[in-house]
Amino acid sequence: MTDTLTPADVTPRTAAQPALRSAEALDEECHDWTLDEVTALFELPLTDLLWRAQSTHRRHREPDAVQLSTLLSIKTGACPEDCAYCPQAAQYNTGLTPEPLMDVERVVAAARTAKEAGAQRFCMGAAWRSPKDRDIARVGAMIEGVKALGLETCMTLGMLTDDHAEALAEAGLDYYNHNLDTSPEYYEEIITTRTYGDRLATLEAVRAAGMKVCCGGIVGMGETRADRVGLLVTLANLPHHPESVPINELVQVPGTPLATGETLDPFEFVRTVAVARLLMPNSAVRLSAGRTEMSDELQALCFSAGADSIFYGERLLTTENPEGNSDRDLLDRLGLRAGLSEA
Ligand code: SAM
Ligand code: DTB
Ligand code: SF4
Repeated sequence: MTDTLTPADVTPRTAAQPALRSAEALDEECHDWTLDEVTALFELPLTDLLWRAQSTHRRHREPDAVQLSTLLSIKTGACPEDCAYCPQAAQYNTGLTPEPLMDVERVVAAARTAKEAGAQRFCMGAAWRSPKDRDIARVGAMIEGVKALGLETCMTLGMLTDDHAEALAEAGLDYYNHNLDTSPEYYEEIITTRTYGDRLATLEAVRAAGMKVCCGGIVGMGETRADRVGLLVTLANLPHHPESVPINELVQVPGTPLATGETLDPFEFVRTVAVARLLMPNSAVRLSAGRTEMSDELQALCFSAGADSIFYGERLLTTENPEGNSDRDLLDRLGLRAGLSEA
């Protein structure tokens, strides 16, 4: 045995198994993943998959650093879209009280509180199909106010035109979040009011304007493993890997069409995180929605699988998230630290 032994050297192979890329091959960002080889990664013994993901994590990231992003819903509910998972869609009766676009001062005050609690990035979300021209000046002022506090900024406002993307970039927005949510095949089961192609076009507009991309998806929506493979392959085969990849576990909200489905095997969630880490070695992989339902041990396994970012603060957009104190305590117990993870 030598120091340079890598997972690829020791995995037993059968003729039916596609060759798995070595850790060295993964040092270059790859954009040519096939469904078969990513399926083979999912099918590895969990211990082997974790070893591979950890090896990649160590080569590309700071394995003890966890990036902390705090969310704020700046415009809540009454959304015209029909995303089957979402408590903010107007057509589902989820008991949510709609709220119009917040004042800049209130947003900046919430960002200050998040910064004092230790957040590194402030993510502002609006329940819009897409922003209107008249909204752009106010969200631009929010970006400027939050940045002035020394926080990184992220927004998720729905679909963007090139002009809107440029205006946000000019205001100084660091990241734009726009998720693909699931595989191209399963997408139509979840959303009918906009297409997968619409989502890809927004991601292109964000890139063209020079902003960083935050893009991931949701698991536990009744999709198959093939759909989870399809989501991760689509993300990794984008012309550039998203700098930030949120992996959300569905929050089952009463009143939405997905309120009562079967929940995902937690080890399948861990596998999804590990494969995301392997496919996008230089990206932050965020353990996102769904953490209130996860044990400390499961979250620790996710960090071991290569997750290095969380949503931090007692609310996501409209649903609950673990309290800051319990997250700080968890990171302490695991010997992890808040960090920007720029290895
Ligand atoms: N309206 C904008 C849009 O959809 O692009 C931005 C806000 S939307 C709430 C942001 C993301 O939150 C969605 O793309 C979805 O991935 C995630 N999300 C919404 N509801 C969720 C739920 N119940 N469980 C997990 N993730 C959810
Ligand atoms: C992301 O991928 N997850 C966040 C953020 N990006 C905007 C949102 C999760 C929302 C969970 C349901 C809610 O709180 O409304
Ligand atoms: Fe609207 Fe976004 Fe919710 Fe879809 S996910 S219903 S676009 S707020």
